Amino acid sequence: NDRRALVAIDLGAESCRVSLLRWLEQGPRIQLVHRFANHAVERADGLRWDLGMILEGLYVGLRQCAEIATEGVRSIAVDGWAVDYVRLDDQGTAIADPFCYRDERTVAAEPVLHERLSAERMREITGLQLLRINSVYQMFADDVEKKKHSWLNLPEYVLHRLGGRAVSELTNATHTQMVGLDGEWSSEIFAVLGQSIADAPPIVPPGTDIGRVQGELAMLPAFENTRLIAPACHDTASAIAAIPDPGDDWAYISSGTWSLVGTQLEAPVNSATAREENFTNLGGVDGTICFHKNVNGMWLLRQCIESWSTKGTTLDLPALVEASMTFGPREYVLNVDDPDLMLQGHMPERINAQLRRRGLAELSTEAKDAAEMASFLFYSLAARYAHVLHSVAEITGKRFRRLYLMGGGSQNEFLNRLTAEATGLEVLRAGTECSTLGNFAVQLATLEKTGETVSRPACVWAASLANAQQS
Ligand code: ADP
Ligand code: LRH
Repeated sequence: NDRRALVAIDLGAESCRVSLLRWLEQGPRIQLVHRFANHAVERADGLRWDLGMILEGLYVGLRQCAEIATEGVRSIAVDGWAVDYVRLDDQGTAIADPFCYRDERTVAAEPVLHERLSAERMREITGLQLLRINSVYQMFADDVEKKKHSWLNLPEYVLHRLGGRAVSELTNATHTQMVGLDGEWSSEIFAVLGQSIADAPPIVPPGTDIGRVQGELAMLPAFENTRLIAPACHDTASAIAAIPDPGDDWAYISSGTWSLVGTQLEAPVNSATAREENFTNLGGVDGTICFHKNVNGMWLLRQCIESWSTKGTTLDLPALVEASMTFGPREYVLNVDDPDLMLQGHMPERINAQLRRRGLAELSTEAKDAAEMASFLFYSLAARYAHVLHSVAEITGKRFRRLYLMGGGSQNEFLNRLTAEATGLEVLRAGTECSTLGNFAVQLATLEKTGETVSRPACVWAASLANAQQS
């Protein structure tokens, strides 16, 4: 019975976390060891992630884990936001900082790609929500030289840097929009991209042991013989794996930078309505499907806050949420999924630009009126959640009773209340760090597994264990 600790790394667009699961006398305990802020950086060569900063933060966290977990670390797994990738040199090192999916080069790439492969055909092959952020549009925009290099999605790259073999984990691979519904890289899509399928990393299922920690970390006694595991590398799939509910009558909203609104299915639904309404069928744990839609989530608020802070006002988020409760609904809501609102910068002004286009009264963009703007965003998001969940129920034929809220955004009590009112569902908070929980759950299930893949029941078991023991 190996009682060494487990480490989960969760990469978020807003913050990255390194956590430990230890078996103490009083039972298993999860501890958030190190959390550091993350944000994309606007450079002359585009909107990029600072890979050096991210890796440095992770190593700080891992060294802290080594100090705390004197019993040693049995395994490490990494999950993170999907779609962004690192191009590799011959040594398997990044050739440059990766682009952030919000970089505007895909605005021009998207229509050109669809001249060569229609949106309908792409949808038919992949069953995915067509989203300009997906890796397929980003890779299409890469120049010929770049396309000669192999790549890894970000969480898999971190695993590779720690010593793991180069793989593309299934849940994360599906979000690239380069994988068919059969779970294999699509040769038709690769041909249009001008990207060699031979350079694509092999796809592995969630819960795959991909090697042992190597390099400087392996010198630390805690990381001797530490396994590296590809969990559900897509953070959202990881969060869904942490929902300890074996029933079939629940939906979820994973609420962070994005709000992922949908339900878990046993098989993809790529019906005409699912296509028309642009729902996604992403790979989940144990052959499940994450059937949902990307709703522009806390990004809107975060961007507003950033915009106000550049004008000199720093806002405290809990206080802002509290103050926003004093404002009632307007007669209209914002179209939160307006593509213009996915872009970076000047968010209050972007919001007003939409209202102007629609002939509606604008809001004050000043920091002193932040609570009114925040309230408008929360009403708009809740309305959108209710609309999307209604469609999910119609398309899948499910009757929902419970709605699980996950992620940092689930701490927003006002939005939670509006969501409960708008959806009429019993709203349950599944935790703010569900991706980390799912990461641990898949690790545990992998370490204990007997067959080829981790099973959903094993994950539910591990997730409830991890959930119950969260300190
Ligand atoms: P990601 O994983 O995408 O980096 P998180 O799951 O950490 O994102 O969620 C970040 C969001 O959580 C923030 O943008 C913010 O809106 C929300 N949030 C964080 N703390 C609080 C809080 N105390 N009250 C309300 N919302 C919060
Ligand atoms: C959430 C998330 C989401 C993706 C987006 C790129 O962090 O992974 O599921 O659509 O980031």
